[in-house]
Amino acid sequence: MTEEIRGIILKGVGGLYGVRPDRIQNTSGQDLILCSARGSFRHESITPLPGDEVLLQQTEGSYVIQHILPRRNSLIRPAIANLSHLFVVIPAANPKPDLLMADKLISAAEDKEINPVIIINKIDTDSESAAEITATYKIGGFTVFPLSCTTGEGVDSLHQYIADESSKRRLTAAFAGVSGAGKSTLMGVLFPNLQLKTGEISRKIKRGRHTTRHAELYPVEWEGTCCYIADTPGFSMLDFARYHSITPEDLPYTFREFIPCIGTCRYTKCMHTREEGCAVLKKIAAGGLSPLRHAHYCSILEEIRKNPPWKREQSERK
Ligand SMILES: Nc1nc2c(ncn2[C@@H]2O[C@H](COP(=O)(O)OP(=O)(O)OP(=O)(O)O)[C@@H](O)[C@H]2O)c(=O)[nH]1
Ligand SMILES: [Mg+2]
Ligand SMILES: [Zn+2]
Repeated sequence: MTEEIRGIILKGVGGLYGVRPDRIQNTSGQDLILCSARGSFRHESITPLPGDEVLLQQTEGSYVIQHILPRRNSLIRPAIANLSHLFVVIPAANPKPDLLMADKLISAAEDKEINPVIIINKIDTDSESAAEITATYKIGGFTVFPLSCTTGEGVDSLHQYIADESSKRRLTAAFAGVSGAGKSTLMGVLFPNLQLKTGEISRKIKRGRHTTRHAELYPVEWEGTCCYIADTPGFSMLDFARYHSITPEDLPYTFREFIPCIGTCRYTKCMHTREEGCAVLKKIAAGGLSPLRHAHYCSILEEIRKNPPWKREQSERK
């Protein structure tokens, strides 16, 4: 009888996975087991992801992922499973903030019932832009942390938030956002023991030189409990319609500030773009909803309509 080990995938690169066993006292005695996945996952179009809870078995001296426990959720970009929180990192400047992309990430998280938390980094570089972005998301009812990794301003509040949240339930969070937003730097400032690589933004390619190449979860010990925090690669483009299977009807529910309005518009089939008697539009006019968020909702809706889920390849949806 071979020993079965339960653990969590921390990273996966080129078909090799790093799994942290739940109990270190296995016969391997290791705190990170390198393993492969059983071949049949590929035939079933299943890709093991960081964050997946898995069962390993030892076969001929090496460990193999035999089984993936049911996922609570998974995202394709960043490719991670079982997240409780998604920290959406938006730079106040350098690179220029891309709020449409941030809203796509937020929408994808809301759709999967992952709590999106907004982090506005580099407030030292442009305080005006930082204040504007903060206001946009505060009106929307989000938890927002404006901060600077360079001066340290605002970092303690985020640290405290992570501590509070992980005392309520197991926190598995990923930092996501454009390349150069400062995700790796921030993780390093929050958790100095992790020693992540970060880099100057190259002027030519506009990316960090030590740009993060793959999503990786890091276990962080926290007053007797352990939470998992992931660094993920930045991206300059997020092809929302291709990577997410939200339908036009579901999209309004992924904009949290729309939810109280849904069902109160003049037309029952209101899509909240420019219809007469639309409660969402009324809320914007009353100053209760950011016009920018609404504009992004309209562009995302347009994008989904151009490329609806039922037209997409089966494989892209997995
Ligand atoms: N001025 C300023 N620069 C910062 C701040 N935070 C990070 N940076 C710089 O921004 C650059 C990019 O930081 P990274 O942490 O590598 O960015 P990243 O989001 O991990 O980028 P990818 O791994 O490519 O996705 C580095 O030169 C950091 O020193 C900040 O608060 N203020
Ligand atoms: Mg990075
Ligand atoms: Zn409406």
